[in-house]
Amino acid sequence: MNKLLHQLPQLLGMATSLLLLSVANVAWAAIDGISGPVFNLTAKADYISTADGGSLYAWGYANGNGTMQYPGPTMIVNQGDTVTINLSNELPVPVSIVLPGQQGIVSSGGGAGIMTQEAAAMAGSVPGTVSYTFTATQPGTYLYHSGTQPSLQVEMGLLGALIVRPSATDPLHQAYGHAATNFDHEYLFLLTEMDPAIHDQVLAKVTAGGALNVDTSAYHPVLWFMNGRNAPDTLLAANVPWLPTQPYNCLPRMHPGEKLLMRVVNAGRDLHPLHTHGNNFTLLARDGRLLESVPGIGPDLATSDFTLRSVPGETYDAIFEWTGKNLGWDIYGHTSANDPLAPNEYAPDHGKPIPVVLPNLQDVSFGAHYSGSPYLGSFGALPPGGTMLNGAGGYFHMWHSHNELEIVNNDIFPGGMMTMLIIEPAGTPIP
Ligand SMILES: [Cu+2]
Repeated sequence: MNKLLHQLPQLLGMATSLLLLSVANVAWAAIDGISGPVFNLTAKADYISTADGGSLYAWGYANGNGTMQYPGPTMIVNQGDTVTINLSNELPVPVSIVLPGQQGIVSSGGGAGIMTQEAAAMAGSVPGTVSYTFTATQPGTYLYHSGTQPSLQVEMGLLGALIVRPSATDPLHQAYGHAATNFDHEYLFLLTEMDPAIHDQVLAKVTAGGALNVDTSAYHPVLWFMNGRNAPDTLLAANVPWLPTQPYNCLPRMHPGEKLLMRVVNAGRDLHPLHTHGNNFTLLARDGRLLESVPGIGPDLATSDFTLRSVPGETYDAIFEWTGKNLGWDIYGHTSANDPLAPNEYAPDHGKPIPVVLPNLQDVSFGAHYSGSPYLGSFGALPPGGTMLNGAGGYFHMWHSHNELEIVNNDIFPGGMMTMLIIEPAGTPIP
């Protein structure tokens, strides 16, 4: 399986490139979401698509009167904001929102629940409502989800991410108020799983009316998601029209030497060890708190690793860098040691040619590789008659759950909790 697995970059690379190519002119933000500090969310039902061709009845939060989405809208606020979430409920059961890591949450309206105030079930055409207000005191990456029968409602899709940007610094390029958390690009990795049998039971009971007593103890997930999509849908552009309830993609892209901020949220029930091929990452923060020994000192307790253990309910911030260190060749394609060093270039390889002679133009392989070569470098000519498949000109590394049973869709390999990091040649635009 491992061998097969590691041949996948080529296959998926080809698929991705086609898709990237088709959306090359569509710009999307690194992390899609909605800005606060006031949010109007509606809990409602709809269907999501699974990458094996199926669809599942699901519950989720919509932005205002918009389409239900899985995951719910990523709410983006600034440190110090007074955040208000007005929740309207069109589902046949009470729902709520809990915000782990936020303090001093004041709720108004709704009825008392076990964990928090709840919006009542829809009565006729009148939705139940409740509001939550809090001050976002600490920057970081957070989870939000229903606090009402979470074993069922989180499974059904009532969850999402909350991002608090540090207001005192450069919030679009710094995760926390410290220079060690600077980044060039940021991406969300919200990890979940689903058991279709539970969704089918809920749909049957909702259709029949009456009590919604569903047994969630016999839980057997067979679908795994990153930002609400199974691979290979993770690689598609955001907001593709054929996935209306799954607007977010999960496709990290960077240039050599840059810093990529990984905002990882385990919103599911199982461990999802997230494995980054290509290099280690540096774990900077957990649950919205820097890994520092003294407040303000910076992440001196940061750790380097290649698999993030992703515990259910926890969130993580990590910086990933890909420098090409120790590859033994110059990833920037410098032919001479006299060329100026690129930013963050691994100096010992400066000017070292790639360790193979590139074939003649007539002989180069056609397909997933940039310019017919598996190596990054400067742009060049394609084979005669060749069209550009790898539109990004990139170098692909698979990022996936290291629970390898989770990289399938309903037992069909490959799929599930898997995506690709694309290293793109220096100087090419990344939105
Ligand atoms: Cu692997």
